[in-house]
Amino acid sequence: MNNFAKFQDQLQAGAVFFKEHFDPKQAVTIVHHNDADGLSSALIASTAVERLGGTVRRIALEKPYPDAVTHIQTAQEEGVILYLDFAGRSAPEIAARNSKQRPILILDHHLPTPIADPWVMNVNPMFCGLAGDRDLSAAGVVYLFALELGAANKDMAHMAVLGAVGDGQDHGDAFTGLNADFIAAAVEQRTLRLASTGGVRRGSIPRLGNASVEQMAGDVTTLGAVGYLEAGVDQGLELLEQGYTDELRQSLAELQQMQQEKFAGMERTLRQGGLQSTEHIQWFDLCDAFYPMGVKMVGVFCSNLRDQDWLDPGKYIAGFQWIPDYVPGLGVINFDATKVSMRIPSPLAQRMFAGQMPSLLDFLPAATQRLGGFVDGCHSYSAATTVAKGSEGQLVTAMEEILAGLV
Ligand SMILES: [Mn+2]
Repeated sequence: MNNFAKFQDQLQAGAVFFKEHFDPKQAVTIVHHNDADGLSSALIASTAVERLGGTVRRIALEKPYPDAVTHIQTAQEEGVILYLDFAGRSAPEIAARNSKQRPILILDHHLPTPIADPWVMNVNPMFCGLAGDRDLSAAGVVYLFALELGAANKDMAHMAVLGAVGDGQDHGDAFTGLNADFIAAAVEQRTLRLASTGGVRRGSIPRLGNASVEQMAGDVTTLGAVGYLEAGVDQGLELLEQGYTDELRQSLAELQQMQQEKFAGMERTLRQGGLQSTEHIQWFDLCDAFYPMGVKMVGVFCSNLRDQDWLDPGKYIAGFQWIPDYVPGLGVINFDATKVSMRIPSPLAQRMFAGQMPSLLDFLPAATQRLGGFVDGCHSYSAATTVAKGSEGQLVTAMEEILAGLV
């Protein structure tokens, strides 16, 4: 059996599990990531559930933090919980916090942990030999899952494409694997129009006022991530569903201005000596300098820095940002934690993809676990975890210790 056939079996099993526990009288709780891929995933799942006659309650998280998971899973509600675009790795922790025995389905594309639990099902292309960072995004996984629930859901292929674009799964080349199939399906459905040159990023979405694919993916992430603490997730979903309005353009302009100012200010600080350096890692701590932007933004900031000439092209990049003790829709939760986001400069990434240097998966999760931190949502070239506030230097030391045995 080839990898895709294996994955299709898993998707089918996931759909059977879902239908077995789905009750239209109970809202399906959708817990999802707050970037373009996570929001696309949430919208595909919501639409598929509504087409079955159900309703949804959506909660956007920056990560499936254990304290937030406990809060959600012990709430008043009954019924199925979906985790989208994260939590594949946290399946055991999620099962351990499921005292109410709610049916839980995880649809993710980040490195997962296998789980055998009657109440928790973990569907992930990486269990089947597919590349979660190249072949398909979470929106692709959720789209394939939605097809198992009903063939009418094939009209959402363009959102699987938006998820892949949002996650940058083309890695400088064209899209491959299942992403190429989603593109073909969306073109056939006339929900995606390709330009004569420039690939999918230059394409447009007729149903959303011919919005540019690349622009749409970027703007959905801006609303969901920069505006996370200020109702941006709902605006991002609105943009995905209905296209641009004057109000959305206004919000986007304000958020982009805030982001530009904060990024430029921090870049100046780092260039003036704010960047710390060890043997293999160059790092910095934002503390709360990016507030009220969500903690996704330290990752975006690291991506922007990645290939700037004042950084060392041979060292991994790590940035820390404090996690706010508040979750929109849930309220105050005292995390007392900081997020670390890591990226790799292009020359080093090339050596990493060629197997000559360790990937982030080889040392960041292990170092985080040494400190009792929380690991979820890691890829080889882009990864983030959380540790207790104040242990930033210890985490860098732990990574260097592990790297010393690998390099
Ligand atoms: Mn994703």
